[in-house]
Amino acid sequence: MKSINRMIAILSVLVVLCLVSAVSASAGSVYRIGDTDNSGSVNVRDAALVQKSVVHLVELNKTQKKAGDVNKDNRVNIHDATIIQKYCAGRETGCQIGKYVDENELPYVGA
Ligand SMILES: [Ca+2]
Repeated sequence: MKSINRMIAILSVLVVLCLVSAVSASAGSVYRIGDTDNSGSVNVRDAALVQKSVVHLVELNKTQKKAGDVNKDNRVNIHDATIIQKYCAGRETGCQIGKYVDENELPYVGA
């Protein structure tokens, strides 16, 4: 009887671990466009971080790449750094810099 209880306890733990890993694997990123360093604001440090990644001084993680790709061409390059700098200078960029993106939100289906 003790071994059955032990088996049930072990299986329960395994089920919980599988559920936790499944939820974390499916969770999308939450980020602010242009906020590459995830400081909460978009400033010249974000542009500098993109520049450093361009010359391979730093490696951006997945979320940083999404935040840093401000022109949404699926590449993080010097063009993104320049756009962030323009934003910091108060110039129009044509990009949605500063907008929060929550990939976990369901898309709005309007009536
Ligand atoms: Ca880009």
